[in-house]
Amino acid sequence: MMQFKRAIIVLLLVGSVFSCNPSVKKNAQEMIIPKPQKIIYKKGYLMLRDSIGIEIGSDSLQSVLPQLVDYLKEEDINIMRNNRNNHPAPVICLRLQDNVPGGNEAYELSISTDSIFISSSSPHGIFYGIQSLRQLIITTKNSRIPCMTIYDSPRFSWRGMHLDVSRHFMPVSFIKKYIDYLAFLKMNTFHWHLVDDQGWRIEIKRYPKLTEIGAWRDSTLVGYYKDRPRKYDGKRYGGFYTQDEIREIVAYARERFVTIVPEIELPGHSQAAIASYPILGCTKDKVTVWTRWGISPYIYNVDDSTFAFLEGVLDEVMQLFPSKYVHIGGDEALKTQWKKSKEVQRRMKKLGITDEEKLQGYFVARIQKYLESKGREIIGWDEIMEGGITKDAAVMSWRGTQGGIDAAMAGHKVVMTPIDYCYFDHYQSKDPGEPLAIGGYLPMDSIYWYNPVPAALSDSDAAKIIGVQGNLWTEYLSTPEQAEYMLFPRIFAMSEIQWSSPENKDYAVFEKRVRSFEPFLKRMKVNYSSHGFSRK
Ligand code: TNX
Repeated sequence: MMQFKRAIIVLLLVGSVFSCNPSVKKNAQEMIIPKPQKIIYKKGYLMLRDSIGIEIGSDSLQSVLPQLVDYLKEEDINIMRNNRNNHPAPVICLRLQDNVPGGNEAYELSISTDSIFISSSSPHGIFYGIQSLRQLIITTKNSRIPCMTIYDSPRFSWRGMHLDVSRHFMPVSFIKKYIDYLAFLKMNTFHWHLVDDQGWRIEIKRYPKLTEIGAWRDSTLVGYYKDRPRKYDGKRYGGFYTQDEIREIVAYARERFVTIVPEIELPGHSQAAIASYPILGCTKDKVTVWTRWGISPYIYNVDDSTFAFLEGVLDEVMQLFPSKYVHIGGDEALKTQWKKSKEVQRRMKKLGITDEEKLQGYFVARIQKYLESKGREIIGWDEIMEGGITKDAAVMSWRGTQGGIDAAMAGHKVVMTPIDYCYFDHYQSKDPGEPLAIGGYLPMDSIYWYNPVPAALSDSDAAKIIGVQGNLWTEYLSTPEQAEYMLFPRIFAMSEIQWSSPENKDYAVFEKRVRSFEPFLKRMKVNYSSHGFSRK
């Protein structure tokens, strides 16, 4: 930070004359992923040297400078302390400009022989212009970038990746890397799956046992979850994020224009919480944090005190995460314990609720009301549609696309994340050497060809599809390296369906563009899968 302050002279921009004549080079394919909406090529090249100048047009752009300086340093480009008049090296000019169409994430990037202009109506769009420039520098050959102007804006507003840190805990350093990967591909939402049956990973001051007990399991299943007899490693395993660490990560994400949407699962996937505070459950069993994979039968009871607990948890979650949405889970809640519990049945009668599915609706709707009273909105897995939620709840369609279609038609906002196209825990190639995964087969081209807007929707219902997201569940991924292996290179295809227009897709060209990032991935020591490029 100190260094960049010394190195950069902030100037108000003076108009500059472009020496390039407009002409469209039809066959040139710039190696930017996700593919920009429009590129107009011009004559000439900008020659990259070992130094570059930076000018910013307004103070509010100071916030993107540290990132820009880091990206340039990564490419061995120094920042020149100089001004336009006697500057021997090209200059990057960042400027806020109201008339850039396409919203606050849109940008224009104009490259001429001696300067690079990035404009947008907001720092967010400037940041994306910087990402495109960074990718041009990364993939450029002979240090020559063709002169061009890029006009770019996103297709969807929710461009997400999810990460499960319950099944396996991922260190703060990796969470930051993950956020970097998202920013690199112009993704703006990190869905952080913080709690599940196998571990509670967020410190909650009011309920310390959630992390004293709930963050640790005594053992972990070895091998595939259907293997019999079951084998366990017998090792204590766990971890959690302190509130200070979470604040640090939220700030890190904010600097990269990534919103973190925290997920607190309810009413199911709650065994770790019930193990911490058995009073939250429906049975008198001695329950431990779960040691295997699958769907646990443990579910919260419906006492007022349990809602008070959840509200207390959510209060602290809201203090830490400024996101408009809070994800409340809602998936795979087995109702057996509710059916068997006399207390739950008594309560259902009192509430006039006739079956357990409706009780789930009551549960989720009550939480929705609470979060909305605090100015937040809820998002949940598509099972939340089965109950009494109002239209203001957003729905994540995961069991297929029908949930998304129904939700959009019923007026909900929808994020598409169907299991057949968006599950990064599925195999990415048929190579027999692939590491053990949960199953499925999701090669990169399947993601690339997926259109998140279902054909069944009318134009007005289609507008309810606010975005698309990739999910990375970690039952079989115990290290950051394994997680990276499942992410790369497939994440490139996800970014492209999130941002780019669906017209004129060409997988062969896309794959070539992805491959042009291979040296960069190697240099950054990303554990990408080389099997993951084309179908095997
Ligand atoms: C289903 S997707 C789950 C997760 C598992 C995942 C494994 C969803 C809402 N629930 O609990 O980890 O399958 O692919």
